[in-house]
Amino acid sequence: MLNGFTRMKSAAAGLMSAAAALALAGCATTASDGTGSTTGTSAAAEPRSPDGMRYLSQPILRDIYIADPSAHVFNNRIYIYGSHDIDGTTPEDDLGSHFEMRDYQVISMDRIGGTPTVHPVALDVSQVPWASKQMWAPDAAYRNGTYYLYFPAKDPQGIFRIGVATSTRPEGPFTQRPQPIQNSYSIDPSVFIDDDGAAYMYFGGIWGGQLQRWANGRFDPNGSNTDLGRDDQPALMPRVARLRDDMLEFAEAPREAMIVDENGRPLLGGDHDRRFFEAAWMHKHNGTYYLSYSTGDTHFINYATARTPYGPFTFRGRVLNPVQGWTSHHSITQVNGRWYLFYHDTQLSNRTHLRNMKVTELVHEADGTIRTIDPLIR
Ligand code: FUB
Repeated sequence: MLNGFTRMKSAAAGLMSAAAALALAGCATTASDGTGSTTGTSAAAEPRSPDGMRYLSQPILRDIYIADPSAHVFNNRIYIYGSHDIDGTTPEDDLGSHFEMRDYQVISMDRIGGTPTVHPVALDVSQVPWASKQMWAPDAAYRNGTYYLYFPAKDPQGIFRIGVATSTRPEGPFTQRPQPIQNSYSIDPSVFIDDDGAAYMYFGGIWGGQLQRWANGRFDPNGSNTDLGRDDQPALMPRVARLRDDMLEFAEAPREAMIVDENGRPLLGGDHDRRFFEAAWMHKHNGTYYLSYSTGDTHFINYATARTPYGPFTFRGRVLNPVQGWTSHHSITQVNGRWYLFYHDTQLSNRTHLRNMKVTELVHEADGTIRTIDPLIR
């Protein structure tokens, strides 16, 4: 969510008009597999990144900016729950203050590559009594005739909490609850329902996501803006908590979802290429639990695997190399027997807070590893 250093784009590139980018991007053709992947389009017409790279996939949607796509299949239709990016007035900073999202709009498609439907506003910040601003990356789940929208937002004190809202329809509108989930904090909730019906929420994010300020169990308003500042100590880990059967509260205190190296040692705070930053997502493949997540300031989507939903998760490798834009956030979802990576970049705007969704196929190799995806091709 930050752009203070590393891959910040030039001001000139950042000011490229969205309209021009949209027109440019509209020239691409897509692959016949329907993933939106680019094919043998003539070189003159094919959109290129500011660095002259080709894009692996084209945006799913060009009407509004949606980021952090959490995809699910409900009633044989694909529903995507994401952040609705807007161009606000708050200056960019390293806490992501410029990510000023105020509502959620659900996107749906009948198939990968199908025409996306943009549904009306599903939930607005003004409808949530405890929330003041910054409706960041959401997720959704279904149980017993009810759809649940999980979302982070800042409370009036500026502390991120996680809320849940309900609907009888996957696209909403969702009815908010008066309070956030008890004992919830930080950002990026994602909900995984195991084969036995148990539901788990994974959440957390460092830097602007505030996870480091909860290191001692209570929010420290004077805590670090980044991480624990201890490179040779275990990194901050994502949190996991089983949800109650009614899906509205935690059934237990959140615990760390430990990510360890090949020797069983926790990844260290200084290991920026591998340690957790934000965007935790769980999927299960052939009985193995795959925890994938963003490394934030090094811009990778990594994954680690375990035999239980709580971990410990052993680091395995990269799902996605860096995209255009500072943030990287994804979901991994099975659609009609094939696995897909939903992700975002800034192809249409070249501005870090105006992101567009993409999708591409994801391959689990026979040995259980995930084939690394390059979103940009030289
Ligand atoms: O969209 C706002 C924040 O940026 C998300 O919560 C993070 O995961 C990052 O994508």
